[in-house]
Amino acid sequence: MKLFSNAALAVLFSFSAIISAQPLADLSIPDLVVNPVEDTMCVPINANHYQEVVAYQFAIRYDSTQLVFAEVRFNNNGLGINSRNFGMPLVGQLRHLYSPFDTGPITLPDSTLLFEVCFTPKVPNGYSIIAFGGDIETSFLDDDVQEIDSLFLTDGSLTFGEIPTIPLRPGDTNADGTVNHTDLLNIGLAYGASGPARDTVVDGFTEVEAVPWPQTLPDDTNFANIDADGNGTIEAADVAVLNTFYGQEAPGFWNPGGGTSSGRSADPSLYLGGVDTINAGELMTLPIFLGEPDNAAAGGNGLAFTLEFNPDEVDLSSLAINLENSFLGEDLLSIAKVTELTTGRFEVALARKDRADAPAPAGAALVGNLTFRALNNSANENYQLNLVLTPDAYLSADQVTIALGGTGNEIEVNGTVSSREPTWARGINIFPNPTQEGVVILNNLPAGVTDISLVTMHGQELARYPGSQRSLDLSELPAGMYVVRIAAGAEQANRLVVRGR
Ligand SMILES: [Ca+2]
Ligand SMILES: [Ca+2]
Repeated sequence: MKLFSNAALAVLFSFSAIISAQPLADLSIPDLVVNPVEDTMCVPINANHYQEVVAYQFAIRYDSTQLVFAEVRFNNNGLGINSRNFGMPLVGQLRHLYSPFDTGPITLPDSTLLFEVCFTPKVPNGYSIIAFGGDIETSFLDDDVQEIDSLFLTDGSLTFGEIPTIPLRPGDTNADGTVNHTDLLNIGLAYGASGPARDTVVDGFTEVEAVPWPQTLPDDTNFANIDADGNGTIEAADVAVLNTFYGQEAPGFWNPGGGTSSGRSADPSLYLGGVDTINAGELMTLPIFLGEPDNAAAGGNGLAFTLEFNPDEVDLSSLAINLENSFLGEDLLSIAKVTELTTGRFEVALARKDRADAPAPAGAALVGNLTFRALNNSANENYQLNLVLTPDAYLSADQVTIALGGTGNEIEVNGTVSSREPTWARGINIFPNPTQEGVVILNNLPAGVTDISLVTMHGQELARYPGSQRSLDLSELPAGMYVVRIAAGAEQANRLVVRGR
């Protein structure tokens, strides 16, 4: 029996040919530590994957104040690289060009040593980045003389001699003696970087000695501090160490306590949107916004802030933040913790992973959606719940602080025996919210709605609709927040709607 038709076989072969013939170049330089120092120290250039490459060129940079170039050691790896493939027109750079004649595309076994670059030390103890890039463009070409799309280059470093180690505590990325949400921001600023791994296993919030990395943040924080788990790469796993040691303090560290709200200032502020009346005992979700249409925030890389409250009035286990649709981006690092250092603080930080700034929002920007449950007070009576948002740090990708203000929101909490929002209001939702187009649909309205009105945040009525209306057109309104007031006889419910750009 014939298993495949000729046509099917042709498809099968061309498909497998595509799989195996995908041009790919994945090169890396390790982070080497050589101690004691040696007369000649060689750094390998490894081809982790090297498929269907025809020709390439790149330069390798090093710090000529630390190292003197000695030689290149070739490896019998099938490429036939020799001294004619190298040049040194500039101090601190080695050029490498490979363009053999009459060879087709070359594929090397995975993890092939391409060649080694050897240096002699210029100083007794030092370090240098050994990195791709220089005065010639990095270029890998395939059989069609096209740039290879799948090109991955990982830089390395050479640390040599008796390097004074730096003391650090795992998770305290900003070296202020404690682990909290602001430590997340440095992980964002250095995300994806690699350097010397520590040889000590993370074992408690104790001081360890680390070889400093060649990279530092603009405020001189060494990247070794940011590699919380010490594995030589700054990545999401380091956030897990922050979670483990959250709230830990170094002995003798003075805790200044919680910050205070700076109040609404001229700077774009963090504030809670949503309703001004809630019911005790019910889970509420309120949006946290940054900036307003006429005072939008700049786009940044990472934001840390604190929500302060009376711990007797909020169910601590209910506190959570959802960062979906956050203005900072889709792919974020985040941490959200009720700190045990002081009471009544929910600390949140979010940071991008691309070491770039988010686009500047056009108006009120959604930071995230806060969920919490207000508790009943002892008398089951209404009370004012104070929720205060304080920005702790908002940093651009180059670690410049962007000034923000904070606010306090007063929310009326209805106790169980008091007049509560009617039961029929619980199912109501407004979609989409925020609305970009301007038209929103009211879902799950009860039958007895008498009228619906649109009100500003200051209570001014903008429009009134018949109780049967299920879609509202906000397209003529400026961007901002509005209240949809739904009345059924004497009962009413308020819902917040956000008109986006
Ligand atoms: Ca810290
Ligand atoms: Ca790490």
